[in-house]
Amino acid sequence: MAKGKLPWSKKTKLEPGVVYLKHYPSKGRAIPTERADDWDPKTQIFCERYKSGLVTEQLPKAEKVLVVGDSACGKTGLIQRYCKQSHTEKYTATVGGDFNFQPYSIFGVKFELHFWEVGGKKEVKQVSQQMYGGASAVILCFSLGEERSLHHVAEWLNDVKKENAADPAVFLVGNKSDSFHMVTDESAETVALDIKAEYFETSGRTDSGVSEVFERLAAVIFERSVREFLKVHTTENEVIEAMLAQGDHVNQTPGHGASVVDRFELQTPVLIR
Ligand SMILES: Nc1nc2c(ncn2[C@@H]2O[C@H](COP(=O)(O)OP(=O)(O)OP(=O)(O)O)[C@@H](O)[C@H]2O)c(=O)[nH]1
Ligand SMILES: [Mg+2]
Repeated sequence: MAKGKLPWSKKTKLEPGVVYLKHYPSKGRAIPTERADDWDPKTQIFCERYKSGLVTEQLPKAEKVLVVGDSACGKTGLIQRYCKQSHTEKYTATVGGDFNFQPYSIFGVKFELHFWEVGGKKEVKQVSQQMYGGASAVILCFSLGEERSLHHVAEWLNDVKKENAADPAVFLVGNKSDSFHMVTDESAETVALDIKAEYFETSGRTDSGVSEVFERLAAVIFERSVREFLKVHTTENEVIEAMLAQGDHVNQTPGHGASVVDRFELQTPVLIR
């Protein structure tokens, strides 16, 4: 489905700039087996209740995603491509950090990812240390054209972990897939397994693989946020578990797991600009 097409009923009011996610985005390569490949039915029931005003406490409205990696591997390019649909050939090093965001709608519940890019140049690394805290996920970016940048991802991950007690979800991204590959699939996947990361290849220049990594990340992070919420708000968790045990509200959609939100049936992941 091409971006920007509206395949569903005109009755659903769609907002420009929002990514509407229904189907669970595909896994990356070389991932830890416990990562989900479909929506948790609990998430769907929770969203239905949340949006109907049946849940009184607030789910976090935004989650922080750190984007780190060696200088010039294409972090700014990736974020600009995804959030602004633009690409510039001219290189301007990010000094300190940079901020961007993307709103999502998941089963009618709004949330945002806030992307914090840490400039890759060694001399600005110290300054940016204070940006690292409170991250739900980290994108470890390297250039497929530069082996050294892959070898440095473990060091970047260490910097992130030092400032984050709760383990952020880790996504390894080999960028510049449009140009000559110095990094083999095997070495990238070995690193991914080592650091327990999902691995994706992208090109900020051609847009190849870009929405796949960000949308996978959005789904994983959103579900994690709902799970954390239900751990704290145990009464809501019990209500949902009772509904699941009853089972009569759940409408099985072959190939896409349990769907409780019929009116979102036609919504595939689509970005409305
Ligand atoms: N061929 C190719 N070039 C890219 C791609 N993405 C970015 N570039 C180029 O690589 C250079 C560096 O890109 P940036 O996005 O600024 O790199 P960065 O990782 O943000 O660099 P720092 O801010 O210094 O850490 C620029 O000249 C981009 O045009 C890509 O996918 N393919
Ligand atoms: Mg940059």
